[in-house]
Amino acid sequence: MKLIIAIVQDEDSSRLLTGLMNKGFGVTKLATTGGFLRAGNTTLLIGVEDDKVPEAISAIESVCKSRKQLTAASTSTVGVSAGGFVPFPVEVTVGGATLFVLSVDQFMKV
Ligand code: 2BA
Repeated sequence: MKLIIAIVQDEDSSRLLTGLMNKGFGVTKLATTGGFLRAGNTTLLIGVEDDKVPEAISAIESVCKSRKQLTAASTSTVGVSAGGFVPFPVEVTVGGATLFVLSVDQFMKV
């Protein structure tokens, strides 16, 4: 068995959750925050049999789209002006989805 940890954008999470549930996958949804943008995103925990991993990944791929997002540069990269530090906008491409696929030693419900 594998555990897929999928970090996705909030905008995609509801449709993805529905899609995965309709295909019979068990899913847990967590509200999370990305370290770089400090913005909300969604992390899904999906426990799947080994042979179902490709099906789960293709369901994620079909829903999660990458998007461009503007953010203020972090303090390590801000420009300096006479008045002090001035943040400037930086465009980053976020997602589709960031996936970790882990082997599960044991799965049980007690
Ligand atoms: P965030 O950390 O908020 O990152 C959002 C997007 O900002 C990233 O999209 C990437 O395009 C950009 N970014 C991140 N760190 C950067 C940096 N040091 N310099 C310039 N741009 C940077 P994604 O790569 O698609 O990541 C989306 C979210 O997935 C991340 O949100 C984070 O929550 C998670 N994530 C990505 N890689 C991870 C990892 N290795 N471990 C744990 N979580 C990860």
